[in-house]
Amino acid sequence: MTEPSEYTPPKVWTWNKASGGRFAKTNRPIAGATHEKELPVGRHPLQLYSLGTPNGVKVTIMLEELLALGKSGAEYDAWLIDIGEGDQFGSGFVAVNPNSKIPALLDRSGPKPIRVFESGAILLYLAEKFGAFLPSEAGPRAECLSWLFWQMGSAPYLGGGFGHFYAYAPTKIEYAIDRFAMEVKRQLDVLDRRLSESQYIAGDAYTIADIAIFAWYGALAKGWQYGAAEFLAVQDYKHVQRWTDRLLERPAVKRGRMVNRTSGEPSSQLRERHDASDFATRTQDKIAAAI
Ligand SMILES: N[C@@H](CCC(=O)N[C@@H](CS)C(=O)NCC(=O)O)C(=O)O
Repeated sequence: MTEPSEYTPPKVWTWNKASGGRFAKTNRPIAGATHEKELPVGRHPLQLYSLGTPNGVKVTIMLEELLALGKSGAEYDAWLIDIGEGDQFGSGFVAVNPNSKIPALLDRSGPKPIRVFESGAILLYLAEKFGAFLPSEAGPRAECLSWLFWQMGSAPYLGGGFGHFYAYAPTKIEYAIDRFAMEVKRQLDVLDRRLSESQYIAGDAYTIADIAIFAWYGALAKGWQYGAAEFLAVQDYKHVQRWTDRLLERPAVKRGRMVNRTSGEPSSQLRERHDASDFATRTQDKIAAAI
C-alpha cells in the first residue's frame, strides 16, 4: 500500500478555510444562514427547493409519479437551489431546512405551510399524503420502510465516502478509496441479492424504496456517478442492472430526472419546473434556441 502523507492531528481542530478543496465554498463547520434571502413561491400547493442530484431526483421522480397517477394535489413548482453558490445558506432556505441541504419541500396546501426536509422524510410524507407508493399492509410496509432507511443510511458511504475520495479529494488516498470501494461493492451485492428474489425492492410493487435506491444505485449502475463504472465493475450486478433498466422505462422517472438538472444534454435539463408543459417548452435547448 502507498504511504499516506504524515499528518498528526492537533489537540483541537481549527477551521483552515484555505483547505476546503472543491467544496471550499460550501463546507463550513457551523450551521445557520450566511445571508438574508427570501425563497420564491409559485402558484402550486407544493414548493420544492432543490437541485438535480441523486437526493433531489428522488423527490422530482416521486412528484411526477404522483401526477402520473392523477393526484392533481401533487402539482409543484421546482425552484433551483445552486449549492455551489451557497443558496442553501440563505435565510429563507434555512427556515425550510435548518440542515442547509437540498431537497426541501414546503406544503402550502393547508391553512399553515408545512416544511419537510431530508429526502427520505419527503418521500414518506408524500406517500402518506397521497396514499401511494407505500404499501398499507404491515409486512410489505415494513419491508418498504426498511429499504428506504437502508438507502438513507447507506448512500453517505457511496457519496461522502467512495465518491468523495475516488473522484473529488485533492489527493488519491489508497486506504480511503479501498475502504469505501469495498463497502460500496458490498452494498451493490446486497441489492443484487435482494433483486434476484424480488421484482422490486420491497416486493411485487413499485414503492418509494425503489425511487430512493434508484436515484443513487441505479445511477451508479449506469455509470453516471463518479466515472467509477469500470472501477466498481457495475455490469456484474445483473439484477441491479435489470431493475434499473425497468425503472428507466417509466415516463415519470424520465421526467423526474430532468427537473432541476444543470448538467448533461441541454434537452435533458429542465432547470425549473412550474408547469407540466415545461418539459416540452422550457428545457435548456429550447431556451437557448429562443434567445
Ligand atoms: N440526508 C440528506 C442529504 C442531502 C444532501 O446531502 N444534499 C446535498 C446535495 S445531494 C447538498 O445539499 N449539499 C450542499 C451542502 O452540503 O452544502 C437527504 O437525503 O436529503
